[in-house]
Amino acid sequence: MPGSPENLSAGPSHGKPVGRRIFLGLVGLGAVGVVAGSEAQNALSRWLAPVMANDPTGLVALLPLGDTFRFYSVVGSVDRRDASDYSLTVGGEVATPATYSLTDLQRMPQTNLTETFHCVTGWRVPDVPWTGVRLSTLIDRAAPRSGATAVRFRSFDGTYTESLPLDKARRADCLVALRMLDAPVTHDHGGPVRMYVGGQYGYKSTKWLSGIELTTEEIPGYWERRGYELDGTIDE
Ligand SMILES: Nc1nc2c(c(=O)[nH]1)N[C@H]1C(S)=C(S)[C@@H](COP(=O)(O)O)O[C@H]1N2
Ligand SMILES: [Mo]
Repeated sequence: MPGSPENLSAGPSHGKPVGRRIFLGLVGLGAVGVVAGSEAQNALSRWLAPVMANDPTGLVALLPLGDTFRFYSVVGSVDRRDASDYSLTVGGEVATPATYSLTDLQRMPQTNLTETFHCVTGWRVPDVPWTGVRLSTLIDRAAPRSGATAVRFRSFDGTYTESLPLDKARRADCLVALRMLDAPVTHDHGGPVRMYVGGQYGYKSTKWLSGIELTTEEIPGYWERRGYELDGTIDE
């Protein structure tokens, strides 16, 4: 559901008539999910993905879908990439830029961790297993120049960007993730490669990752230009 920028405000207070109509429609569907159980909730969550992608009111997050991931995208559709055409560039303020194929990433040392995933709109998923390459490893290999203080992520959806200060990007639980929920990251969850940023709300965990750029300052990303805080630290 690609909306105009005015429709993409982050605040729940941003209740336009059209948003309320969508919300009321969805409440009915959510009730169906509750009655039918979690299988149906998962199916419902998937089916609603295009609507929930923007969640203009912030209210869709309150629907009784259970502790399940939503499938978020700020664009209508994203091209599929696999081992034959996936690449990740690491560049910007670095001495040694690099490009990694999916196979390159798979051959690097993998880190496993399990953490609760928090979307800032209120839903969460406990104990999510992730596997991937530590972002710090890719940063170290690139040899950041002295002026580099932040990292910027790009998505091959063509629109989404995010940033992190270098110290948060170097955390041991910040992964260039190849696996999620004990399986390769699915297309809908941002595969074949997405970010998982520990300690930060979900919007920092850029899906369909295509670029990592060292920068001299944090550059506000897609949601920050629409009201989200630059610092996405989970506050609980
Ligand atoms: N490219 C891209 N990455 C993204 C988003 C998005 O819309 N596009 N949404 C973010 C938000 S707000 C959250 S909570 C998580 C959701 O991940 P999921 O779609 O796998 O549930 O992805 C984050 N990464
Ligand atoms: Mo989110």
